[in-house]
Amino acid sequence: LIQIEQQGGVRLLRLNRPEALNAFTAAMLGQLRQALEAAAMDGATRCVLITGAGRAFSAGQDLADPHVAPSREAGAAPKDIGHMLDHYYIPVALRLRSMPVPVVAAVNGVAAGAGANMAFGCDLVLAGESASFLQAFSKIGLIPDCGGTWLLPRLVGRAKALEMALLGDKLKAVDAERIGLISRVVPDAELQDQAMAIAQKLAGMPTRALAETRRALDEALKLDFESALKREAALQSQAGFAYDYQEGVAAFMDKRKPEFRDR
Ligand code: LHQ
Repeated sequence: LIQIEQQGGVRLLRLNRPEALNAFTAAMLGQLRQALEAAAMDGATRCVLITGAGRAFSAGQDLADPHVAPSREAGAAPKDIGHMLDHYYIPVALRLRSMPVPVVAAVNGVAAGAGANMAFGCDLVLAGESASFLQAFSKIGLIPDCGGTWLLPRLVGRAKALEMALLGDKLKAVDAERIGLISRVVPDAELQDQAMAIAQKLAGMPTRALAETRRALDEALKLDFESALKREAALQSQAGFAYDYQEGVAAFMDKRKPEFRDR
């Protein structure tokens, strides 16, 4: 359900249920979580790249999955679909945000519901021209999950966040880029190569500093300005003791390519 490939320092994870537009099942989310855990543990992996097999990135929760599909039998008790979030989605969403390496999403087609919000939780989001993003939840009587309520207003502001969440309509990749929801749109035929090139570039960078950068940005959202300045100073102080800072400055002075190794 998750295809794993290693290309140099990049661990490529491909959501692999193309016959169901890579809609998530419990088993698939379990495998995704394990794959992220393994990448986090592997010292040779310095960037994770996530994409989808086939024509979609992910259609979100598989609505035919018995864990969440409401029973059609008269009198059947409703299911607690919150379990699926607690046990399968939240661990993945949290792990994406706390990986010791940068995480890039290459959105190769439609990303709906949890599929869209998983992508938005990645550090850089590239999309092919034919890709699209939709919240979808409101169409089936749900609210955005997998961090949608937190991520959307921060990425695009309240007005656009509510437009996407309430209407649930498809947003084309170019429009997603225009409103600052994703990093870049590229021609479909170039998506995989360009995403891999960016992932390889990140893999050659000072990994630990990149992960700390994400952490500092996320933490700053909760702080006032002065507290953020002090938090930056504390994290910067740690970065200054690390090998990669010594190497980065030495390489700059020597006019050579740095060889970073902290992780
Ligand atoms: C699907 C799905 C799908 C099953 C397409 N499931 N089969 C968390 C926890 C607990 C509960 C609930 O939710 C969550 C989080 C969520 O993610 S909720 C949101 C779930 N996702 C959706 O509501 C999206 C539903 N899908 C769509 O709106 C469309 O299929 C999209 C826009 C993704 C793609 O549209 P098209 O390109 O026109 O493709 P299609 O609609 O023809 O779909 C192709 C096939 O895939 C089709 O099956 P079929 O047998 O007719 O070929 C669909 O039924 C199936 N499929 N999404 N989520």
